[in-house]
Amino acid sequence: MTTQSPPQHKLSSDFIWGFATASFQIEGSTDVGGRGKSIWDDYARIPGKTMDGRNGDVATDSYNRWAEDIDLLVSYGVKSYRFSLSWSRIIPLGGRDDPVSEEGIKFYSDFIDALVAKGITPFVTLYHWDLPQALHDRYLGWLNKEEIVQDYVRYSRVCFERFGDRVKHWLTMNEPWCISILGYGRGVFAPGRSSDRMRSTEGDSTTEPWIAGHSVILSHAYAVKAYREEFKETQGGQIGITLNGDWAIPYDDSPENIEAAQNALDAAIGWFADPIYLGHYPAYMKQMLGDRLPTFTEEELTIVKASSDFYGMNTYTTNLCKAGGEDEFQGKTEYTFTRPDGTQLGPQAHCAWLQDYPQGFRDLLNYLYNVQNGFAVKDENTMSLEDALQDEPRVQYYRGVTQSLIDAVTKDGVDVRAYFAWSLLDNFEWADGYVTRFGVTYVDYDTQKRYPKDSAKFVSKWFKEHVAEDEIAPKVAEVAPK
Ligand code: GBH
Repeated sequence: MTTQSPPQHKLSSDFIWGFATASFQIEGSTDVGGRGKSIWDDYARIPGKTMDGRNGDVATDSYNRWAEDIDLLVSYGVKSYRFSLSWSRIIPLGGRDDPVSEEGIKFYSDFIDALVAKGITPFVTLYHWDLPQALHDRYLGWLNKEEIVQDYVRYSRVCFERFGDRVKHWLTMNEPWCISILGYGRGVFAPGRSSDRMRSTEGDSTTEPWIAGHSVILSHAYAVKAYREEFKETQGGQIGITLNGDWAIPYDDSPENIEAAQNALDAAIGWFADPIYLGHYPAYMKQMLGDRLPTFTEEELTIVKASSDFYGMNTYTTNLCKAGGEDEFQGKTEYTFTRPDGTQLGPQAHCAWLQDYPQGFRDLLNYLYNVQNGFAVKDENTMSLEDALQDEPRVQYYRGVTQSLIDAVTKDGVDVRAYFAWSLLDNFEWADGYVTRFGVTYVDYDTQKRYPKDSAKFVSKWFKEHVAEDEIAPKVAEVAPK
C-alpha cells in the first residue's frame, strides 16, 4: 500500500494546534493548596486597577474544574494545550532557598497526566506574569537582576525535574514587553510601577522597563542553559520564549513614516528578539535610550544568543505608524487604525487596541513563526448568552487568521510549526477584569458553566480539515475507494 503525501493546501501532519490560557487568568483558588501570593492577588484588589473592580480569586475556577476543561479540549479535538504554571503554587515564597510545595507540584502533575492520557500535548509556559509577591517584597522582583535570575532558574529547574518526563515543549516567558512596559512603565499591570504619580507612588518609567526587560532576557537565557545542559539529553524536549508584537505598516509613503514602522517593530519585538536570535539590542533602542539601556557582558551574550529553539510569537493586530510623539514604549511612534482616507483598517474589537486585519498576520508570519492570537467581540460581556455564542466577529477573525496562516505556509513558504488560539475560555482579562472576553468558550461567571461558541466550532473544524492525517497510520476511510 502506498501512502499519499498530503495535498498542497494542507498543513503537515505534525502541525500542532490548540488553545491557550494562563494560570492567574483561569485558576482562582489563590489561597488554596499552599499557594503563596502572586503580585496580581493584591494588585487586582486595589480600587481602580481593574475595570469592573473584580479580581482573580475565582477566575474561571479551573483549579477545581480542570477535568471539565480537559473535556472541552477533547471535544474541540485539539492536539495541544498551552497553559502556564503558577510559580507561587510550586514555590510559595518563590526564592531559591524557599521550600517547594508538594501540593502545588501534585496539582500540575495530575493535570499533565490527564492531558497526556487524552493524547493532548502539554505546551507549558513557566511565567505568565504572576510573580511570587515575596520576591517583589524582598528585592523588587524583575528590577533586581542578580537575585531574580537565580530564583527564576531554580524555579525552572524544579519544573523541568518534576514535569519534564511528560512535558516536551517549554516556554520560559510570556511576552517580556508586557511584563516590562505594562508592569514598570505604563503601570497598568502588576506591580503597577510608573512615573505617572496619578497611577503609582513608586517607579521611574524612564529606566525601570528596560532594567526589568534585561532581567527577563537573562533569566530566560540562564533557564534555557540549565535545560540544555541538565535535562535536554534525557528528556528530549524543546525550549523557547514567546514574544508579543503586532505588525506595523507605515501610515503613508513618507520616508519618516516608513522609518517609524520599523522603529515600532524594533521597540516592541526587536528589543527581545535581537538579543535572543542575533546577539545584540537593536541599534534603534540604543539610539533612543542611550545609557538607559542596560548592557550585556560578553559572557552573558554568549548565553543569550541563540537561547530559543523556536520563534514563539503572540500577535493580535496591525498598527498604522506615524513618526512622532515621545512614547518610548512604542519607539516614539504614534499608532492609529484610521487610514489617510479616513477608512478603518478593519473591524473593531471590544478593546481599543485591537482591529481585525488578517493580511498583517500573514506579513508578520513572513518574518516569524509559531504563533498565538485571538479576538474580543465588542459588548460580548453585556449580550445574552444566545447572542454571545453566535460570535460571528470572532469567527471572521479566525477565518482571516487561518487563511493568512495557510497562505503564509503554502504560498510564501513560511515554516510555521504550531498555532494556539487565545483563549480556550473567557477569563480574567487582567486590567479589564471580566469585561473583555477572548474565549472561544463562553463562561457564565455566576454558575461557572462553559458553553462552546461558534468560534470554537470554526477553529476546531478548520484545523481538522487542514492538518494532514498522520501518514504512517492513515485512517481506513482515506485509503478505501469510495
Ligand atoms: C495577550 O497579550 C496576553 O498574553 C493574554 O494574557 C491576554 O489575555 C491576551 O493578550 C488578550 O489581551 O494599550 O498599551 O495597554 C497580547 C498582547 C499587548 C495586547 C499589550 C494588549 C495593550 C497595550 N497585548 N496590549 S496598551
